Amino acid sequence: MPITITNVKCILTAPAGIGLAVVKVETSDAGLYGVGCATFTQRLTLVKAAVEDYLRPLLIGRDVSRIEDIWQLCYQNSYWRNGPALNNAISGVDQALWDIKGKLAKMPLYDLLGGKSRDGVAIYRHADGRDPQEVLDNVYRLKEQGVMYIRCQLGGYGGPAKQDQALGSRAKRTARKTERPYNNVSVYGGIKGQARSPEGALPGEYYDPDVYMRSVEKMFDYIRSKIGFETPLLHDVHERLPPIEAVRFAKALEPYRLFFLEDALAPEDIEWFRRIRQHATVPLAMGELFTHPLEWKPLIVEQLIDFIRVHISDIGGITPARKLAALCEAFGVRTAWHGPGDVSPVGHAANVHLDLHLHNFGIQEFSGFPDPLQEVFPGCPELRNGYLYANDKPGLGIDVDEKQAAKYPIHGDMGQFKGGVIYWTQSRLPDGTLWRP
Ligand code: GCO
Ligand code: MG
Repeated sequence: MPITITNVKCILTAPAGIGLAVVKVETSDAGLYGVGCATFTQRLTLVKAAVEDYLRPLLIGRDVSRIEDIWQLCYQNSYWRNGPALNNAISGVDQALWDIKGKLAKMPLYDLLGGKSRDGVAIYRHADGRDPQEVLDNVYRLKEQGVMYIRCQLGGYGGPAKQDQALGSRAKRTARKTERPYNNVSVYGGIKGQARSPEGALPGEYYDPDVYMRSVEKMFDYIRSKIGFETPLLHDVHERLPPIEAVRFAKALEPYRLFFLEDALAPEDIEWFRRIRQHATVPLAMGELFTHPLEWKPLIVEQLIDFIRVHISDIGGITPARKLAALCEAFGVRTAWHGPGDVSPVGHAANVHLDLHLHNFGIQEFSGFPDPLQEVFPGCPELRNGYLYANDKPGLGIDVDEKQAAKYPIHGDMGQFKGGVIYWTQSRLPDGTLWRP
């Protein structure tokens, strides 16, 4: 008699102030259930509706062992398919079914997939700062913690000094009074840039790509002059440049010997990777915004990138991630799964199990597990001296404590939301044009 699905529910919680979505699949075998990450933090209630209104009635009564069949069933059941909301809903179910399969096999997922290729997962963490010295201070701090790979960002994404972002928000306040909202010489690490906005420019998070590029070059010049070249450094462009500028920027960063340069282009511009490849040798990472194989196939098959950076729940979970990793291995592309604060610890556990197993593992982004997260999600992977370690419990080895989760409800004034609205993605060029966030 097969074990069948008896309930599928989506738990929304924000223990660290960032909204997370985790799916729990309950079964006909009393006490046997699985958990899976479905976190699309910008549209959580959409994912919850997709899980509970559509996948739950579709899946109740189905055999938990049929993971591939259930994945394909969920994927095509909506006819119009793919996209972050639907894929995240499917991921929650998919990861939970892999968790269940591991529990039934009494094996941790990495074992079920074929065993370990390594015993610890090397991670990178973020060193941010408002000027090159502050970034460097954070590089030293992370190195003291044993972190071996470090991403360096100047003022977050798009690079402007916090003051500019403050001006941006000031632009919000003053724009309504139609005053001249934003005409500031952006002085950044000695870089001057004229950010000029027209009268009546709309509110937004303004940044100047030219100031960003020149200040980041200076930042890496400064940091390399202080720490040398032993520490692998990374940088995230975050799709913030016009394509030709991305070509110029990749070439300009070559002297600083980056481990990789991330999201040099927006998904809408990925054909420009051919031109970046013609002009620069900096290793390229891409993928956190991808949801569809049509986006990654050309980059992998033509070897236009070196690291695939998908957000595993955005592509539909462990089932498609395994297939993607196998495709990458055939073309010399390594994994670097997305691992920010808006991946749940269940999602980070799925990352780590894949990382432990896959031959073509590259590096794992990691954002830490503050105490409230560990309270809600017992069994978080452990970070020790720059490596993440999964426990040896069966399945994903992590749980969700629903009572604790209920202590941290999602609401409109948390994480990326202010009054129910996200501002940071309202990024604008100096003349007020909305530009990819
Ligand atoms: C990264 C990402 C994140 C995203 C965030 C969006 O490299 O970790 O760029 O910082 O901006 O996950 O919600
Ligand atoms: Mg990124």
